[in-house]
Amino acid sequence: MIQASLLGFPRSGRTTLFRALARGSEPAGDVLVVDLPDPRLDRLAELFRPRKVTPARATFTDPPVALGSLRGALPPELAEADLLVLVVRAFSDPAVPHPRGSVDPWRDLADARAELVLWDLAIVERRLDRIMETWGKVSTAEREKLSQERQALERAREVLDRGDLLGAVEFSRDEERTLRNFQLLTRKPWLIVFSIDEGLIPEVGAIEERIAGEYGPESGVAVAARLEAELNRLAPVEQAEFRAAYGLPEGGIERLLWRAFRRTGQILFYTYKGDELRAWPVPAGADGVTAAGTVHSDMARGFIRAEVVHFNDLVRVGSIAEARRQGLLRLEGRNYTVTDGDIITFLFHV
Ligand SMILES: Nc1nc2c(ncn2[C@@H]2O[C@H](COP(=O)(O)OP(=O)(O)OP(=O)(O)O)[C@@H](O)[C@H]2O)c(=O)[nH]1
Ligand SMILES: [Mg+2]
Repeated sequence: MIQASLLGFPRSGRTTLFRALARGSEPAGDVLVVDLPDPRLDRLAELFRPRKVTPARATFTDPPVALGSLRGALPPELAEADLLVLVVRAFSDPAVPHPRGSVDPWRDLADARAELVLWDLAIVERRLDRIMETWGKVSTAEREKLSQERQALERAREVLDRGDLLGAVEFSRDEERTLRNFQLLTRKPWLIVFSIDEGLIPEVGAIEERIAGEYGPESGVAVAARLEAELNRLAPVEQAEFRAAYGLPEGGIERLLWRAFRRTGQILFYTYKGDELRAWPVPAGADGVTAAGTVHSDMARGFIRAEVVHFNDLVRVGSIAEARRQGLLRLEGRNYTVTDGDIITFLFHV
């Protein structure tokens, strides 16, 4: 399950987006659990006809902090998030005053990025100052340890001083271990969400392209969050009429959820066992034993091998039996690299 946290300037539309994300599921306080819509899982359900289908899930939180005034300790749901969903106001409702006096999403986006960089820089500098204060007063062994930490922090400072995000550069494993101890925000991947007026719906493609041009491929989406939130209160039949009336295409929230998921660097594999078909997220590059451990720690401990068929192959030939006959069912060991869309049966002993 990935954990995403909304972040944005005051009155940028965070809570409205949060309500738009709550499809059918009621938020519990400021946390929302959302199923990842998954056409591959739907297709597999047609093939296997399982009793139970469990999609991958994401949690979204709407923490009580806003950009422009981040200080002190971060709320845990933000500090621990795998992904920041950066909500940017692009709706121009004169009834909602903008803290900067005018609506300009590109300016706000640049400001948001700058604030995140400064936030991290302040943390890094504060810790470096502390280290330098104690430098002369500690034992040689202690200094050895501090020196590793210092190196990692100095590298981080260099990156941030250039105005770059920590997540955009490679750190060694040791450096990563050091940096994990701090509430750094630019190490996290982020998804940019422009909250737009209905008038901008025809521009969605162009806006997303421009975000991609400036901040990287698939780094952003534009959604008419208020309409999507209102839609959730309607019965399914009325939803179609509502979409037609406002020219609101389907798929905006789905695109947001998928991009959010992809931005965390995860892929999905599937299992079908004991009448349950299930999607599991793992980090891209995960090996067989890691995938097994996601399902159950016993499976990782007692891992023997994995029987794997890729979604595309299975769908092409129509059944596991046929996939086996055609040699498309592979036997893999613990070190095999999982591919997005693998359907895996783990063989293990306990
Ligand atoms: N016209 C229009 N108004 C919107 C839209 N999204 C949000 N609003 C309005 O803007 C105001 C702020 O929206 P919220 O979703 O509460 O924003 P927020 O970022 O959670 O605000 P705070 O938590 O109060 O900082 C509310 O009055 C919303 O009704 C939108 O897409 N279009
Ligand atoms: Mg709010």
